Amino acid sequence: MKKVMGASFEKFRTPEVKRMERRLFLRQGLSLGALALLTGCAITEEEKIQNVLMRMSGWNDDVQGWLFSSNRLAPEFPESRITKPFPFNAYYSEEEVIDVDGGAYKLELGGMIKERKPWTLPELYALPQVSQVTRHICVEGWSAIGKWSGVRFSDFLQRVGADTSAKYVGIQCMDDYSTSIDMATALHPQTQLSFKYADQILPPKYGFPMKLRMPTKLGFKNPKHIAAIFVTNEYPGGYWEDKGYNWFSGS
Ligand SMILES: Nc1nc2c(c(=O)[nH]1)N[C@H]1C(S)=C(S)[C@@H](COP(=O)(O)O)O[C@H]1N2
Ligand SMILES: [Mo]
Repeated sequence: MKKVMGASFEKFRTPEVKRMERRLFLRQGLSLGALALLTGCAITEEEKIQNVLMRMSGWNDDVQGWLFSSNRLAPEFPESRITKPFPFNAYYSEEEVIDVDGGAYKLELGGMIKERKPWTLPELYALPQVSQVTRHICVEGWSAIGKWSGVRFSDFLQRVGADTSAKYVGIQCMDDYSTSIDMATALHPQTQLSFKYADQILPPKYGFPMKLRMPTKLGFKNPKHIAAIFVTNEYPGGYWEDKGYNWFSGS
């Protein structure tokens, strides 16, 4: 059994998965290892076990989704609390940060949106903007407070005629990164399409020309270098989500 619960497996044993294991054990007298054996997973078939866990994680997403309140606000801080320097993170190193040509840039829109015309940066910058000083929490074990400014995402979605009864908003980035969020989070008052960090146009390392800032989500769900935004009822997944990170990942 110990071997089944190998290293690549252990990372899925979040407190929620552990609770699921306990529940299975209490209700069905099954441990997760036993469940793995029953579903026919041999030690060599870890993929399958991961699938079982991914399904559990999916269930966990549902529960978190039900518990999520669009009225709950993430804490905001005075500017004196801003972390300096603010950390950089991506699935590559800082030297490999992409250099986007702002003059040629257009934000693409797709899916269940009425007005899908692409937006230039001057058009986006002309929209009413708000600021927030909030904490960014990364699964790698660090958190930092920063200041972001941009358009309230719910205002933007309304302006372009997004179908807000759809389930998901997917975000495709210019560095082959992607993520997706539930509509409730997309409409949350602190979810922001950010153009600025610390009152300056976002530098490349923090996601020029724009990122989606969500203080109610873990760092990896805050996409930088956004290329396209689409509204859909089909689960879009994402870069880390497809590798087994919990999809909801609230903070
Ligand atoms: N396009 C893109 N967005 C991304 C990432 C990435 O690799 N590419 N990394 C994510 C992760 S894991 C974190 S913690 C934050 C880091 O943002 P920062 O560099 O502004 O601190 O960006 C998130 N958004
Ligand atoms: Mo992260």
